Amino acid sequence: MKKRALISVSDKTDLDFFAKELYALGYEIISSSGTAKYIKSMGIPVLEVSEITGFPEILDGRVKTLHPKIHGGILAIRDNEKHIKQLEENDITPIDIVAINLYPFEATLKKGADLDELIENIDIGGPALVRASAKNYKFVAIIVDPKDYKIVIEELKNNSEISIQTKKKLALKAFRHTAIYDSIISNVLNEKFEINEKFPEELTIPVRKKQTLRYGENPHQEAALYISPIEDRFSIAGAEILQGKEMSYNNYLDVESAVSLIKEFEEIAAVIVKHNNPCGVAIADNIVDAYKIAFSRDPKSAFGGIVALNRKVDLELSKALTETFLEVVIAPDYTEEALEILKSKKNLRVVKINNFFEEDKGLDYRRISGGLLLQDKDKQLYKELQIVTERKPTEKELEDLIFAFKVVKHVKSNSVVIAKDKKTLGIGAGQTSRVDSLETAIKKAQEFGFDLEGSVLASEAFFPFRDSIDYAAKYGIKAVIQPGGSIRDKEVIQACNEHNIAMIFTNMRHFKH
Ligand code: 93A
Repeated sequence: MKKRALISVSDKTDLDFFAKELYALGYEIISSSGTAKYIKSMGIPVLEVSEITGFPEILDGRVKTLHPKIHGGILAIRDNEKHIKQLEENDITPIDIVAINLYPFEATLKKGADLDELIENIDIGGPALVRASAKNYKFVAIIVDPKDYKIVIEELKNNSEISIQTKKKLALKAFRHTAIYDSIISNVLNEKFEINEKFPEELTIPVRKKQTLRYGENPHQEAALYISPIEDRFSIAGAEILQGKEMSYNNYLDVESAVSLIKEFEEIAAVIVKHNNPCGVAIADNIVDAYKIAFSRDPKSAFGGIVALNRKVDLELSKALTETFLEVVIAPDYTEEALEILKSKKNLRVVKINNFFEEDKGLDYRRISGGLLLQDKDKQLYKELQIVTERKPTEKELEDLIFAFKVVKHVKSNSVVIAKDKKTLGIGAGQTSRVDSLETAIKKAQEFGFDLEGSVLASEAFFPFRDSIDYAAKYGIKAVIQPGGSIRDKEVIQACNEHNIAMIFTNMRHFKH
């Protein structure tokens, strides 16, 4: 019996090669109308599905291949006598190769089509063919990616059959293909129907491999980067890497941290991140000063740092950036001249984030063994600004307090930030006790020669004891911002009053684990 191949594809890439080779190998090709027309136009004989089913394509193509003569031909178990008998009784020819690619739902979405057009681009018959073929992988080769045409043809030419190993691989790919297809549809419709279910009963996260990374957090860990096909505006995974060494796993994490911090500021700002924590943040009248000041906060840590800037990088800034060793520079844009200068640092990764100022939509996902934790992104800064001390902060202190609170929100807990004139003086990150974080921050400030007199202190969570306030007072810290909410708030307020420190409660905590 002649072998049969069913081809029904929206993407006609390499179809001429595939159809020609299959025909040359003696296959009978059957196709849905559009594909048949295309194959015929290349002078290759093809049977239309409707000729086989005796049933026309109906409902504007909504029903093309959904027919027992097709699905029976795919699903029959070839070494099952009953199945073969039923095929014969019903005049059904077995199908051995199925090549499908689905209606372009994603491409239709990207071109900004309306809901009706999107709905018409939900493929029904295609996934049914793909899944039927993949289920019967022992007997049917299912090709969903034109890149796989070559492998199939080569195996047929060399061995006159497709190996079971290849059929298994193709089947896996096929099930993944329909799964991501449906997950994209359900995610998009969740938005389009304005249902916006945040924590649905079941979760599908469509992501596609963008690249294999050199390694993970450490060289002995393999790693890869996956990118969402539907979140294409503000995106770190989709950032443009304009030059430099390949972005590493840790680079991506640091870029994420640096950008989420700098997005707190509308003013001209620069952020330097090391190991996911900021080590210098500054606001200034121009971007060059902002960078230089941010760098000067802790030049020791900033060496090999990740720099995020919220303005276009120009010539002057690019010169400053090349004065030292940096891992990554991130900005909304770069001038041509700046890019030329940055080229002198061959390894420096220069990252451009498109739609830099757009909101980062979506949730925070974190994997734990056997599951995922989902939460809202920590977007708000404070619930209120409640002055709880006898002394009110001055206007300048208030500005510094808000600046420091924005920074401390992005530092790993327990965290404190000491700041003055909208510049960080010392950052204490990731200590297991709050007073230790304060000690670290003070030590850092002193190491780089900063006078803490008149500075402010931010804490991402409440002070459990008055010890940190007493300690801060010794160094001339004059105002404090923190969420409040400790059972010893009274003691802490009392300590501030004794030292003439102004304190604000925000009523919003920013733990970062
Ligand atoms: O509208 S459908 O869901 N109904 C079907 O029965 C059906 N069969 C194949 N879409 C269907 N297809 C899809 O049509 C294929 O997945 C492929 O993307 C496309 C090819 O159509 P044509 O050959 O007419 O261009």
